[in-house]
Amino acid sequence: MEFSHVRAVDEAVADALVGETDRQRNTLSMIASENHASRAVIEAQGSTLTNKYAEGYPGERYYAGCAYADAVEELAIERARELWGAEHVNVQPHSGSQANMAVYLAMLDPGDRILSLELEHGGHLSHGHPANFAGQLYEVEQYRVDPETGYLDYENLADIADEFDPDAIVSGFSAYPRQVDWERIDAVADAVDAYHIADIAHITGLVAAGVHPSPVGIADFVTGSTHKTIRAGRGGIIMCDAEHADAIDNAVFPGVQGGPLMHNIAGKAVGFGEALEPVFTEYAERVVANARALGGTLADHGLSLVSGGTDTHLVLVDLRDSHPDLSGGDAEAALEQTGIVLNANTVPGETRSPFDPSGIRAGTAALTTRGFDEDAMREVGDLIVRILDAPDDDAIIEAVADRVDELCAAHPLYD
Ligand code: DSN
Repeated sequence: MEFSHVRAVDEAVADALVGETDRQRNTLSMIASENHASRAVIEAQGSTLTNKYAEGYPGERYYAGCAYADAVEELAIERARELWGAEHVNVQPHSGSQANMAVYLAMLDPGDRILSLELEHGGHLSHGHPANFAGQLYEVEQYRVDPETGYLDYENLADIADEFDPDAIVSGFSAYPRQVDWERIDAVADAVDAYHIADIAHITGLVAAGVHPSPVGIADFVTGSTHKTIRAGRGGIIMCDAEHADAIDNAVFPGVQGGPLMHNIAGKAVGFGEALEPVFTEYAERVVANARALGGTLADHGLSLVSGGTDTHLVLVDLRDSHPDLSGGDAEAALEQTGIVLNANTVPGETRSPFDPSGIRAGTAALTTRGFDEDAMREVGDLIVRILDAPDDDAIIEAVADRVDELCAAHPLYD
């Protein structure tokens, strides 16, 4: 990745692009929402389709010259239907948040009621946080995980639903390490006559590969992003039954978006094609095995994992028991000095602030793409603990950084 065309006209941007590529090569990307897309996906996203306006849908565009845009979007839709088994797919949302926005716009009126998981318990801003459009346009009530176990408390959800009488229940989460029982949430939604919207942004790849149960065909709407565990082009997706197809398509365009980002849709098509290969199932299985190996190592060193472990690609560590004087923000900063890149995260029962919370969240999707196996993940877990135990010790920081360099060199990226 030379970026020679950029460099010919813009040294500053070329420097930043080379710098970012080198940063990804030379650090361990453990942010649970990130992955390393293939060169093919990146090439498609950087293609001439960035120039094309194609408002509308394949065969029904508002502009001429859409033959190739149609071809790419049809491929993305067809492959997504095969991956997730949905009757109807819309691949135009620019992001997971805009996918959620379109579903709300399609099915709810302003002032309607949404019941969703609280952000600090693993929910997402677009599920109704007051700082987000969803919290401003709709009346929002929130459910929580069981503070003792860290697992979803389905009975508590049913009680709140009974009392609140929501128009929609949102399931699917950003920092929840356990399998979700979609049927159970759907039964709660049915009992109060609410739509069930399952946001699988984080686990799209795990669901496609069958290593996490699928909400498709259970929830009324399934939303997600397309660049996390599924490792396709950046953006969002909506899946639903055929009966809601027109409402969803009209809500995406012209409801909340104009021209679709056709270059990103090309990246989705390419990435979905890659995910249809049998090797992707092995990848998804390794992502989960690696997360379990990482979590097991951290727990063996005495760290508290929310829910005690993981069934997915991520582990959520509550630092308050093992490292009461270390905030998640300080842990994130200390680890970044060594090239281990993850994020500070709120934990259930948070006692610090969202800007400097009590936990850290780590995911294994990107390292698994680089070929890390369970032994390597256990070593990464050991390195993380060495830093958490001595975040200000320069000698340890240097030793861990050296080992991170060796691990990166042993798992080359974008050669
Ligand atoms: N920002 C993403 C995450 O890190 O979970 C979700 O949108």
